[in-house]
Amino acid sequence: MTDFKAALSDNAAALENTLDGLLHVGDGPERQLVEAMRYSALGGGKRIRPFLVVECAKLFGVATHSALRTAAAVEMVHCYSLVHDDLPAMDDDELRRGRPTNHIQFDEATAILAGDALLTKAFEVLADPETHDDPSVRSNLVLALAKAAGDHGMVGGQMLDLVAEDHELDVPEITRLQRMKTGELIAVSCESGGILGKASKESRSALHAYAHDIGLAFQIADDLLDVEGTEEQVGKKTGKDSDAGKATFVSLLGVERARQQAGHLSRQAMEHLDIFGKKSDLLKELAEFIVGRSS
Ligand code: GRG
Repeated sequence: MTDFKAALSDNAAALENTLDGLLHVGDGPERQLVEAMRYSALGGGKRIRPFLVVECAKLFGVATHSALRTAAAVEMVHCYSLVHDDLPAMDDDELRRGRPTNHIQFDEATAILAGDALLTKAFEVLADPETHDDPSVRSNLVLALAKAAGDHGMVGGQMLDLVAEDHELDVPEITRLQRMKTGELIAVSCESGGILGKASKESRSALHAYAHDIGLAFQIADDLLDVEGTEEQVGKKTGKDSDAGKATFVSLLGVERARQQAGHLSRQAMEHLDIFGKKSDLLKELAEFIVGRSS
């Protein structure tokens, strides 16, 4: 295993340990809710966003405990979005991370509640003094995650995606949609590291520029996997966008130009990190991993 792969997997294990401690199954009749939350929060995934939180926090010497709790909050929001995105009213998917989706494993009402509770839990974790002793850091984390997840971010992007089913988007429109739908959560993962570490304006804008580029590169790679990946490899149904006639970076640019653009964004992302020197090597490798990934 490369150093990068080992670091990603070690971070995933530490994150899962944190999530495990945050999601207790009680013995009351409501226990199915926490079981459904745990099913989706602890059920695999590449854990890219938690890696971003922890590695960005490391640039500023943040305590691991604070970084991991913040990473767990961001991952809870990501997992909730997957649970709700898979529901019959949205993408109606039966496979996620190589396993039955939450509403197939449990039922639709439980999946809705599990998503709601993961979203709410994320803010409970960030607002808890256990995450950071400075209340202004906690409130800045809450504000940043709320903005990234809500109507100006992920959920707004999902709405744009639904509306786009009725008319074809061009490249600037797709870029805006994807920046909101997937880019904002990736950006807040990096930003959170800076908030925890009370980073300078210059450092925060370098992280912002890096996050912007990897967010778009991530989405182009996702579009390429939808066209070129198999269900077994990706762990979810592929070919959905092209079957639905949806405009994506790949349908608009073609496979080759899309791949080139992802490579260009990944290299540009790495350059933004030069101000951090060697400390940012793993983040640079992540930019490379994102475009070369096969799941
Ligand atoms: C709030 C309903 C609702 C939706 C928000 C983000 C989102 C919109 C939906 C997620 C569905 C989706 C497939 C988006 C495209 C890109 C993406 C976020 C892929 C999944 O992320 P990975 O590859 O997943 O990081 P893992 O399983 O590795 O965590």
